[in-house]
Amino acid sequence: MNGLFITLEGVEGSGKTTQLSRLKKHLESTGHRIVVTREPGGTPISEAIRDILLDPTNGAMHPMTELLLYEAARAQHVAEHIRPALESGAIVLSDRYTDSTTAYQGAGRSISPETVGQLHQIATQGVWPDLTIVIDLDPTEGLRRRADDHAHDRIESEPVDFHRQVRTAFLALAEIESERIKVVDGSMSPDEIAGHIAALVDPLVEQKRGQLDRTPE
Ligand code: T5A
Repeated sequence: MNGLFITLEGVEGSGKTTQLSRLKKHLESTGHRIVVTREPGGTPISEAIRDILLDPTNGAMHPMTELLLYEAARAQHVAEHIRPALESGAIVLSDRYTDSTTAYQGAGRSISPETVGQLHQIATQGVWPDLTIVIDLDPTEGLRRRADDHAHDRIESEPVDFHRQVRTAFLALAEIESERIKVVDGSMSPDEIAGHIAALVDPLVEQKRGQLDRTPE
């Protein structure tokens, strides 16, 4: 595919949404066509599944149901939105993707890596990120930031130990897949984090320059 697929990952409130909007502006200023999306979500069907997943009244949800719903939302997102955008040469920036499932449902809910891996294959149909940036932050700080601006959803309401396991899983993934996954310290200021992210993204954009779609001058 001609496009470039970049995902941002991290614990709750680590600053992914803040950084995605900065990265979008940075890349648009270089004339590239940028598609920003998120998981769970990104299409009407996937957003409807998101509502079910995050609804705090759905406390009875079984871990396997949760896993299948995240992957179902992803299957629709990839087929309807991500793959066509990449085929058309866009730079796609996604707030979370498969690594979140590995960390939250795999490590957090103790579902086997084999099961999670098989479902990733089915849902993504081979669409994998070129680069993943984990914004690493102590989950207590992330949850504090989130509590400042909205009520906690079903996943955010999990005990802090759950979120610690998720953080550990992201860092472990970054060690295993050190080529694809880069870790940035989320306790820095938004400007400093944006600088580190741009330094990781710019060389990749340069490499793919000839293939990427540019917005009309
Ligand atoms: N999930 C998701 C799974 O369990 N499995 C999966 O497969 C997938 C895809 C999604 C939930 O679903 C789970 C993970 C999540 O629990 P969500 O609402 O999309 O739910 O949750 P998040 O992705 O965590 O989004 P948040 O909005 O909670 O966090 P962000 O985007 O990381 O943080 P952001 O940028 O909104 O910032 C939070 C606050 O901190 C401030 C911001 O101004 C904001 O107030 N902030 C900073 N403060 C100080 N220093 C900085 N550097 C700051 N950067 C931002």
